[in-house]
Amino acid sequence: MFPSYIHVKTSLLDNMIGVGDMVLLEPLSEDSFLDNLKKRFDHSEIYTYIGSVVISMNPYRSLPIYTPEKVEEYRNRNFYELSPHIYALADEAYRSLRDQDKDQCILITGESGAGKTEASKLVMSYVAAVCGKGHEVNKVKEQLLQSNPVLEAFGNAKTVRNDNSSRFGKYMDIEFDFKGDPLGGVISNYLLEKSRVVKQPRGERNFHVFYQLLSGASDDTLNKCRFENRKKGLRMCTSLDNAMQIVGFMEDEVQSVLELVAAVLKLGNIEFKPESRCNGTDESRVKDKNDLKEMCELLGIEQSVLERAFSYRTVEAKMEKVSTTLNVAQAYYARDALAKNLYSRLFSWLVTRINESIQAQTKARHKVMGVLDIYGFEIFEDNSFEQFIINYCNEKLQQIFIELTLREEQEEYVREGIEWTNIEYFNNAIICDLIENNQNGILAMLDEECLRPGTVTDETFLDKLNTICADHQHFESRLNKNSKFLNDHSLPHNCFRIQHYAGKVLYRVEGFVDKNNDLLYRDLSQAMYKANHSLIKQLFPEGNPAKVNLKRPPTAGFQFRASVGTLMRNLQTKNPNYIRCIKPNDKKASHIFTDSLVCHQVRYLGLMENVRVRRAGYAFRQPYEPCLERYKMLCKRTWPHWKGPARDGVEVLMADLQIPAEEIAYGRSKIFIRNPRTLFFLEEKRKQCLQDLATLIQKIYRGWK
Ligand code: AD9
Ligand code: MG
Repeated sequence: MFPSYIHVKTSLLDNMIGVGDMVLLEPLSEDSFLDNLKKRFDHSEIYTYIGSVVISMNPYRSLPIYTPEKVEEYRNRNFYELSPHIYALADEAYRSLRDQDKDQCILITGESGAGKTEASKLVMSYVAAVCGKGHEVNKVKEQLLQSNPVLEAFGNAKTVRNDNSSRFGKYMDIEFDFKGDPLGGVISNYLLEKSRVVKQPRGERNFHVFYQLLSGASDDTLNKCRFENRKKGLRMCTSLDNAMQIVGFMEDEVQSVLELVAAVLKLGNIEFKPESRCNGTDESRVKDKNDLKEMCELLGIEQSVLERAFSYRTVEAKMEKVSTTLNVAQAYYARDALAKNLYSRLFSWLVTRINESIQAQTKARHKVMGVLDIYGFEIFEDNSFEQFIINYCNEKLQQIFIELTLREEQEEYVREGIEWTNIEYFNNAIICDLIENNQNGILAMLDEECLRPGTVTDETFLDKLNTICADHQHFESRLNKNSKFLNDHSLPHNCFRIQHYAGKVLYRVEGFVDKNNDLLYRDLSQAMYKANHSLIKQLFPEGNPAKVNLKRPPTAGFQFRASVGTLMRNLQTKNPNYIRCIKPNDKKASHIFTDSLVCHQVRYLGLMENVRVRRAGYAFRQPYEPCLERYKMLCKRTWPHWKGPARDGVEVLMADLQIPAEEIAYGRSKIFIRNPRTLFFLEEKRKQCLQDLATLIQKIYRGWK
């Protein structure tokens, strides 16, 4: 099957453990694809390539494949030289950043629990291990790596899908100097799932840090956080404490942060009772004031101020202030809104604070490697605004994958004038448009509804969706007669369904308007601003009475859409490296490979299309000039100088090396090489040639001496 001129040993073909690159799979079908994955998974080979894309199967157990010896093995080796590994991708990305000056991004996708966060950490630790050394550089590396446990403590939680599920999106730019040494980094975070602070689905937990504080903090910290009577448990908090210190937090900052976490816990304990007023209405009162008192002590807030903010609400309109009372339900609403705001603002502050520490100290920034690790696609029994946002983000990432690998690849062949038969694939742009279209996308309609005067409810929002999206093929509601997916009459009245690229999701509209509005009563933000606690004060700048701003802040959906747009534009400027994570089973268990589950992921990730495009096409391409520069030493006719067009030089070179004609296509500006091993062959030859040259120079040098 492969040209006989390739004698170099490769581990990409091994029948026992399946093929390492799906491009080499014979015959290619969905069954053989799954079979190959399973065979490899059973032999603990969790990585498989599709050309330069890495498929990663979650082993759900620790494998001995991330040792320092493995790092050494993969260091400076060609991508296809060794068996597939995430280190090979990391190495390729790093070297191409360092040697070819190309900004890189590592895009990690897959559903919740598939292994994205682990993969992102493996890439970071590999790069940290192979890039420069020295006291300063090591400090930078350590800080970058330790930012992970800090953010995970505050932004990850146990869900039914994953015990360490990321509840925020994270993109980290690692900056390097011209030598390839790390200078620092910048983290961007995307919408934390803050509703988890006040409510978690059955079987799930709140963010890790709450448990770490209660069962792991030192007696001293617990006392300072007003948890004197806690039974002391394991000391888990020390690793968080260590990580925060390495990242550069001062001791008093750590204490402030933990005080805020404690305050959120105390706030959750505050309960309300109704008190009848003479006009027949009920007004809310705090039931037992102990937690309120402790919370106020922790944050340096005057108790009466906060107490009042839980009973009254001031509305400012046209220079007039009107005070209305809150009933018990409204008081609980206000309490929860405060808890969510306190926590999510603390989280954003942490990211900013980490960035201050890890950002490059010099302006000499040269090249950037971006690592994207977001929350994976989610389908729960009950899906709300958060899942809608998370799934939208995944939809966009799938879109960028399609743009960059499937569409762009095919378009390039056409551009370069290379013969090509198009391969069909599903383009999810239509679903992205359903969600984000400026005029009639779901997010725009939600915003319109949130800003509309009059009575706005989740139901009025759904009515609007039902009218406007009635004809959309991927939108399903009780009114939609045209959806090709509409075959299910069980759609509840307060829901709509979207046919996402990765599956159908039923969204319940309850809470959409509220979560999108994301408003906090001004009395509460003013109470927080008055706090005698430096951190709290910073988190609520809008509570400053001198800065009353009657303009509405942008909605949560609007902000998210804008930040995802910026992210996508940023990613498009970089050279993408893909890791497609797959979850082998729904039990979080090792050694179990559930065919149907894996098959579903293979389908929606578009992996079959990916292999087909790759097989029909060429694994490697390069403009003629750099190609000639790199390999001209392999041929007497092109070495040391080729006089004439680079393309002719490359043709002479390839003919001289006896590379079969079917292996190569000559495009308008680039050479296309079909098989990765041809490239590998060229690289090997080049390496040999350089070694011979070095030996020769040494001989001559010795001769001179
Ligand atoms: V979510 O979208 O944030 O809910 P991820 O990030 O895709 O999800 P994560 O990386 O957190 O999943 O992996 C889930 C769990 O699988 C980890 O906590 C590990 O226990 C396990 N895992 C994942 N990858 C590996 C691996 N390469 N080796 C061993 C792994 N265990
Ligand atoms: Mg994750």
